Amino acid sequence: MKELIQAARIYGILDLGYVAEEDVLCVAKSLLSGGVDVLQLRAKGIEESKIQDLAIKVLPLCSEAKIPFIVNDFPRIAQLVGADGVHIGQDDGSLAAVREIVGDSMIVGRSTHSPEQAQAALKEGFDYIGFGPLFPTPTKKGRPGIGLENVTPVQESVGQEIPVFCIGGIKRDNLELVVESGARRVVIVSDLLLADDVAGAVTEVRAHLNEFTI
Ligand code: 3NM
Repeated sequence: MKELIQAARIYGILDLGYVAEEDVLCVAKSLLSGGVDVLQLRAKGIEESKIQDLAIKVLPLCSEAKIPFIVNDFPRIAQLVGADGVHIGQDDGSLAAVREIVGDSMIVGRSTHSPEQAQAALKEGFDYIGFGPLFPTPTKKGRPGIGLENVTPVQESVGQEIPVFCIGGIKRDNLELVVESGARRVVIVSDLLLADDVAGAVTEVRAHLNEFTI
């Protein structure tokens, strides 16, 4: 699965802030049929047992689509359900501590919010990073946008070695700007989940990213 994260361009997130629990599978299918390369389950403020149940249901869809399924925040749930990866934030401890729970083969990603944090995550040995938020976003309230000026430097340093997924406020209507700034891989949450045609929105993003090689 680690080679799949290397090749990935579009990272989709099933964010329970936007998707009702009963719609999770349906929306997951739409994201997958549109062609996301990675799918994460992000469920802030929801009971762990519920997250685990949802993860158990989403995992087979990702396996069938042959893409990595990543659990946000909970290494133990990722390990228990047999997910392909886990994603952690800056305050969620070290990679070594996560590896003690999930072992060596699982994909482990880290959120980073500055070039320094991106370098630190690379040195620590994470398999990929998120870099953002590029723009302020209601999906992650209270964080200023870090702008586009560091995208190319981070891409050129870190991105030679591990994939850098730009995130935060990216939408179909600013994607061109984001790509022009150097981004080659993106995470898009609300713009995909709130689209009238979720699969079509993913396809649109893919078509645009495919104009640029990694
Ligand atoms: N993490 P949207 S920004 C989940 O910067 C998340 O680490 C971020 O959602 C980070 O595409 C973010 O709706 C929210 O802006 C991304």
